Amino acid sequence: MGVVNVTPDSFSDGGLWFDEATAIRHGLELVEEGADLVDVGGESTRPGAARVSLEEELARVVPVIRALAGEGVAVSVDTMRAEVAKAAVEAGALLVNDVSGGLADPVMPQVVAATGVPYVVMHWRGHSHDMDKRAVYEDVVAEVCEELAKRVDFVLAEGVSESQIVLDPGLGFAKQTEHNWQLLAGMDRLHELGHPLIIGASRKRFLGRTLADQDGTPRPFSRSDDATLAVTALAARAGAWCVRVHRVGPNADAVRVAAAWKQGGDG
Ligand code: PMM
Repeated sequence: MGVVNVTPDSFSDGGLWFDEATAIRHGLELVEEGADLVDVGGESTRPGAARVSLEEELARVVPVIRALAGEGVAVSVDTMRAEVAKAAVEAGALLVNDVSGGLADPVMPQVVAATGVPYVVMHWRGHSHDMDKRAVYEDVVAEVCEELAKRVDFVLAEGVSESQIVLDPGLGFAKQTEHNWQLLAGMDRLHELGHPLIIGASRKRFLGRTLADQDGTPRPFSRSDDATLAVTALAARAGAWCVRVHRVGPNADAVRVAAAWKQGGDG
């Protein structure tokens, strides 16, 4: 999954694809580089980010989704709002990626149920403006599994079917550096939830913190692409259904290498 953030302020690529034509061109480039899905979002979720209005979010994403879908691209919409999800699917989106797992907009699961498209339910504890203070866990893998299982029960009760659900541990969302690594190391337990998994590690702060200089200065995201690639290869080998990344070409290669390695081992 390649990312097109139609935002002025996303963490690693804010402003780069903000105008409509540039966003569409970028989406097409990602497909050429090997993306199976292009994730279009109009609201930044970087730590501390404020929300955008519904109207602004619709204006940012719907034309880009319509244009990309019109070119035959498989598009997902990255939104926490049911109205945006509905408009996006009407414009041709084939998947709804809700980083709040239905918590931000309780109507979302019903709307997604009605569309029948796959639904990414991510682990989330609250909006970005203060999510860091919610990064408190005794056993992060157990708690994320438990909280995701509750979200699954909720969305099923709202009419979403089992086969629509994709889960995501929500790396970087109310997680300290070590929590992200523990979740990656605990993918086996996430698999036990019984749904395909998405991993979104691309250019996130925890990579830069792990690769900090000797004096403790975190590596900037612009120099964490190789670390993203390493996570992609390992996540693919550990059975991730999808990785959400900003630079598609090398990550698509990493996925193919991991698949070949797996086939070599499993016959
Ligand atoms: N991360 C971001 C945005 N959307 N969606 C899913 N499913 N998983 C993620 O980890 C995720 C997401 C934030 O990343 P960006 O602002 O750098 O694109």
